[in-house]
Amino acid sequence: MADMETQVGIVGAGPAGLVLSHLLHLEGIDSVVLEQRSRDYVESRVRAGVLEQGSTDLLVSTGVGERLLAEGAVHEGVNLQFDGERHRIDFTELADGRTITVYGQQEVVKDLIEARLAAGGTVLFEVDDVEPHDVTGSRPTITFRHDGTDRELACAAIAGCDGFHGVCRGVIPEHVLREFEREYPFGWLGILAAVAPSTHELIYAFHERGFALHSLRSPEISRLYVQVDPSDDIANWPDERIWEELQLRLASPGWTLDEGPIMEKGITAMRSYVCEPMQHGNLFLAGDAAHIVPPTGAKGMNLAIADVIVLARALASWFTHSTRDELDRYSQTCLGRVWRVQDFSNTMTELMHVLPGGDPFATRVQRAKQRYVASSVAMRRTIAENYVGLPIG
Ligand code: RFL
Ligand code: PHB
Repeated sequence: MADMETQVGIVGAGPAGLVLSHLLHLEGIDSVVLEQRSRDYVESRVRAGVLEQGSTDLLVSTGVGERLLAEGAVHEGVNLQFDGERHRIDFTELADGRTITVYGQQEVVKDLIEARLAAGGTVLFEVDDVEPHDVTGSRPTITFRHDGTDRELACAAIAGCDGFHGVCRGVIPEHVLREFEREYPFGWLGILAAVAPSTHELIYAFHERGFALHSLRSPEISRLYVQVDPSDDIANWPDERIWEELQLRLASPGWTLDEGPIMEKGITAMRSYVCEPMQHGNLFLAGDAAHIVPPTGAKGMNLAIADVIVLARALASWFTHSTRDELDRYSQTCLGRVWRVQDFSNTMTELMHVLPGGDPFATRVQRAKQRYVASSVAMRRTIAENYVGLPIG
C-alpha cells in the first residue's frame, strides 16, 4: 500500500527535476522529488556554466532569478580561436541581441532547492533503491528507501529526471526503446582555479596539441578545460602540467593567461546519446536521462530545461483540462529540438578537437571549416543563433 501520494513523482534533483517541480507548483500541481544524493552533494557538484537566453528568461520570469541576475555574468559574444588567432562571434550583431549568462549549474540547483522548500515542496534527499512500477497503468507508483524505511509513492505520472545513469529509462521495454549513440575518442579535463579569469568572454581554442577552453565562474574564479584521452588518469596531470598545456593551447599574441591554485580537477568522457521515445505510458524522461550531448556546445543543462518546460505545460493541460494530446506528443515535441542540438554540439565538437589518429581527409575538411568560420558572417551567424539557443516550443 502506498504511504505517500502526489500528482507527479519526480526522480532526480538535477536541473530537470527541480525546474519541473517548480513549474508544476506554479501551475498548482503537486509533486515529490526523490534524489539519491545528499543536498550538500547536489549543491556542490561542479558542472555546466552557460545558460541560454531562454533558460535565463524562464528562471527570471518564474521568480528564481534574483541571484542569477545579481551574480551571473551576461556575455554578448564568444571567441573561437584557431592557431592563436581569435574570431569573435558577436551575439549583438548576429543573434538579434540575445545573450548567454555564465552562472554555475550548482548555483541554479541551490536557488531551485531553496525555492521549492520555501514554497512547502517535498524534496527527499539520500533516497535509495528507487524503482518505478506500473507506468503503463493509471496509477503508477515509485518504491524507495528513505531514513531506513521502505516507502511507496503513488502518483498519476512519473518524471524520470535521473540523469544518464538513472533507473527510469530502464523501465521502457527493450522492444519499444531505440537508442542512438556516438562515443568520441577524447575527453575533457576540467579545472576550477582560484584566479581572476584572463578573459571577459569564453575562448574555445583549437591547437595542434588539442582543444582548450577558457570559461569562468566569477571575478575571482576561472573554469578551464583541456582535451585529453578519455581513459587518461587524473593522477597523470599534476597542476603544473595542466597549466603548461593551457598556456600552449590558449596562447594568442599580446595576451597572457594568469595562473592560480587549482581547487578542483576531473576528467569526463564525451558522448552523444538519444533515446526514442522519451515517454512510455505515464513515464516521461527529461534531460540527461533521455539524451547526452558533448559539452562543446554548452547545451546539456539548457536542453534539460527546455524538456521540462514542454513537460510542465503538457502535464498542466492534462491535470487542468483533462486533455492528453500535448502529453502524448511530449516526446515528439522535444525530439525536434534534441536532434537540432545534437547537430550543433557535434559540429562544434568536430570543429574544435584534434582528431586522434588524424585521418588526413577529415583533418583537411576540419581546417577548411575553421577558415570558413573566420571568413564567413553566415557561418558565424549560424553558430551565434544556436549558441544563444533556438526558441523553445
Ligand atoms: P543531472 O544533473 O545528472 O541530475 C540527475 C539527478 O538524478 C539523480 N539520480 C537519482 N536519484 C534517485 N534515484 C536514482 N536512481 C538516481 N539516479 C540519479 C542524480 O544524483 C542527479 O542529482 O541531470 P539533468 O537534471 O538532466 O541535468 C543535465 C545537466 O546536469 C547536464 O546536461 C549538464 O551538466 C551538461 N553540461 C553542460 N550543460 C550546459 O547546458 N552548459 C554547459 O556549459 C555544460 N557544461 C556539462 C558541462 C557537463 C559536464 N560534465 C561533467 C558531464 C561541462 C561538463 C564538464
Ligand atoms: C563551463 O563554464 O563549464 C562551460 C562553458 C562552455 C562549455 C562547457 C562548459 O561549452
